[in-house]
Amino acid sequence: MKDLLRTHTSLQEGIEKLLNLQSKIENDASSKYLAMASWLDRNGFENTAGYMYKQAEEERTHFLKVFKYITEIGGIAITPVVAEVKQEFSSFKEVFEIALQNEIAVTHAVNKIIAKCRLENDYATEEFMMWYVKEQREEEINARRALELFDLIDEDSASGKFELDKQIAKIGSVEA
Ligand code: OFO
Repeated sequence: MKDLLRTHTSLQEGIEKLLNLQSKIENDASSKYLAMASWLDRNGFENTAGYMYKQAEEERTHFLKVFKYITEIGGIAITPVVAEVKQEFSSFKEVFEIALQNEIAVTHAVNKIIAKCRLENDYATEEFMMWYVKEQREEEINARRALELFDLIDEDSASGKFELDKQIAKIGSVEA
């Protein structure tokens, strides 16, 4: 079955595996942002919750994009198992510390696929993955911007919380 399939696609098996892993990573990212949105919502950060719901939706489109690409190029797209995600956070700031760490990890995963594509001369997948390179650059910038706001505004005061909630929600609307 496998051999037959490989005669019908130029997609190399190792790259297919990495792409399926990426689809899982993107799907997990969507779940992680959804859990963050829920925590923010129930802790009074309504505007930032809206920002996170949007992020969760975006990650879902990133997941589908890579999932469809695998099929389109003749591979087998595996529906990812939904991961357990963190539901509780110790502070408003911790949400963004974790969000930034997640984004950095995703960037590394994207780079790993591209490195493998270069090794295997898979220029089609390399070109496809360049979209993710740009996306990750923007998302890392946004997460860092949010964290910087915590250095400027005091999270411990009520007015600080109010201000942070307002300012962070604006981040997505400003082009990186
Ligand atoms: Fe999928 O864009 Fe970040 O993680």
